Amino acid sequence: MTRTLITGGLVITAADEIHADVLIEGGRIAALGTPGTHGWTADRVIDAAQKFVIPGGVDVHTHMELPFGGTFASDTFETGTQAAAWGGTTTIVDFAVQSKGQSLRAGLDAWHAKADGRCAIDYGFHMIMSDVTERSLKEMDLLVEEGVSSFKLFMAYPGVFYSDDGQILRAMQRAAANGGMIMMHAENGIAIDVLVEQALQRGETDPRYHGEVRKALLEAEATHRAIKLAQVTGAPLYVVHVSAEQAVAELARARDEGLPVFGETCPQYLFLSTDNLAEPDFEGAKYVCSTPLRPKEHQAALWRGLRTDDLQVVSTDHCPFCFVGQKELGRGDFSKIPNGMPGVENRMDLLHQAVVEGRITRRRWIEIACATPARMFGLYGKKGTIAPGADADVVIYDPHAEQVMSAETHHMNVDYSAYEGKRVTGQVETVLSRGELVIDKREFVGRAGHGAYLARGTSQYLG
Ligand code: DUC
Ligand code: ZN
Ligand code: ZN
Repeated sequence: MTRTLITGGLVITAADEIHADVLIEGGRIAALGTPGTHGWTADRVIDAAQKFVIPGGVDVHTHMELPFGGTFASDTFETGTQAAAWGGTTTIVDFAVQSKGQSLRAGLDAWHAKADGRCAIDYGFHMIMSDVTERSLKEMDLLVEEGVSSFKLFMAYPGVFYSDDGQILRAMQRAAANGGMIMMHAENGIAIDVLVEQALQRGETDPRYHGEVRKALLEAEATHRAIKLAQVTGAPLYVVHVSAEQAVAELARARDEGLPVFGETCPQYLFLSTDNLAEPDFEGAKYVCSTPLRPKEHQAALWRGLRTDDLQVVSTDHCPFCFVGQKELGRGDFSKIPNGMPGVENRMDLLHQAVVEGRITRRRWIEIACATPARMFGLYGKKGTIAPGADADVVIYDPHAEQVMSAETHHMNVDYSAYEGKRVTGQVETVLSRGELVIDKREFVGRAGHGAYLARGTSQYLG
C-alpha cells in the first residue's frame, strides 16, 4: 500500500485551518498530525511548506460533450476532466440527458458510454429529464437507489428540455417520496421565446440581445414558481446557475421561511457581465450562456448571497463551444448561438482570487467549492474534505503564485478563454486523486480511465 506524506502545509477545510502533516494510505486520508511530532515514514513525501493543502474541488455542474443547438460541447470527458484536474477539481458531476421519447436508463447508458474509462478524475451523474411521463417518473426511484439521486428539470427551452408546471409538479412529488433532489433551470422559457421572436423581427440579432430577452424578472418569476411548486409537494429544490439579484431574493425569502431550497451560482456571473455580451465583432457570443450574464449591479447580490448562505454552491456549468465553427452558428441570429461557456479549469482560482480580494474567507472558499457541493449531492465524507477516511483527493495550492488566464495556456478543449488576460494570485501546484498524482508540480501525470464512477447517496441536507 503506497504511503504519501504531505508536510508543512496549511490544511484548509470548510471547518478549520491548521498547520498539519497529512498521511495518505491506500488512496485515503489516514491521519493528520502535528508537524515534527509524529515520526511517520512514507514512500513519497510532498513538501507543502508555504502552500495550502485543500480538498480537491467538487464541480457539480458540467456538460462534457453535451449536444446543444446542432453541435456538441467541445470538451470530451477525457479533455474536460484533465482540464478540471489542472484547475484543482478532482470530482465532477455531469448531466446525463434523457432524450424525448426515451427512458432515463437509455440516457444514463449513453452518458456512461461517453465517460467510462476516459476520465482523469472521479465523476458522477445527475439526470436531465426532458420527458416526464409515467414511465420516467417510476424510473426516478431506481436511479436514486443506484446513485443518480438528482434530477434537472427545465422551465426554459420549449420543445427541447422544457417541462410544463404539471410535469414539474409530478417529478417533484416523486422526488419528495424517493429522496431525490430536484435541480431547476429557472427561466420562463415560454415568455422568453416570444421576446426572442420579437427581437429578431426588429433586427436585433447581435449576441447582446440574448441578455436582453432573457430578463432577470423572468428568472425571478420562474424561481418563485419553482419554489412554490416544491413547497406544494414537499420536495427539496436546488436552483442552478442563479444570476439575477431578484432570483437571489426569492431564494432568500424561501430559506427564511425554512424551506429546503438551495441555490448555486457560477464564476461567470460573479466576474463577468452584460458588458462582455456587448463586445463588438460578434465576440459577445463567447459569453452566451443561460441564464445569461447580467448587468454588473447584480454581482453584489450574488457575493452577498454567498456570504450569507442564501447561495450555497459555486459550480461552473462548464459547457464549452469553440468561437470558430460553433459560436459562429449564431452570426446574424443570437438565438442560434450554442449556449454555454468554458470554466471547469478556472473555478478554484477565481474563487481564490475572491479570497485575495476579501470577498469571501478561505474556509468559505472551500465550503462553496468542495464541502457543500459534496454534501448537497451525497458525496461528503468521501469527497469535499480532508479528514481520516476521506478519499485522498488533495490539492497543493500555491497562494502566492501569479498567473494570467489565457486560451494559450489553458487545457480546456476550446479556442478562447472567458477570462483572457485576467491576472489572478494563486495556482494549483500538485493534485492527487485517491492518493495518485494527477498533476505533479504543474506537470500532468494522470491518465484517462483513472477516474472512477461515483454512485452517490442522497443529499446530506435532507433531514
Ligand atoms: N445553459 C447553458 O448555458 N448551456 C447548457 C444548458 C443550460 O442550461
Ligand atoms: Zn441550465
Ligand atoms: Zn448546465
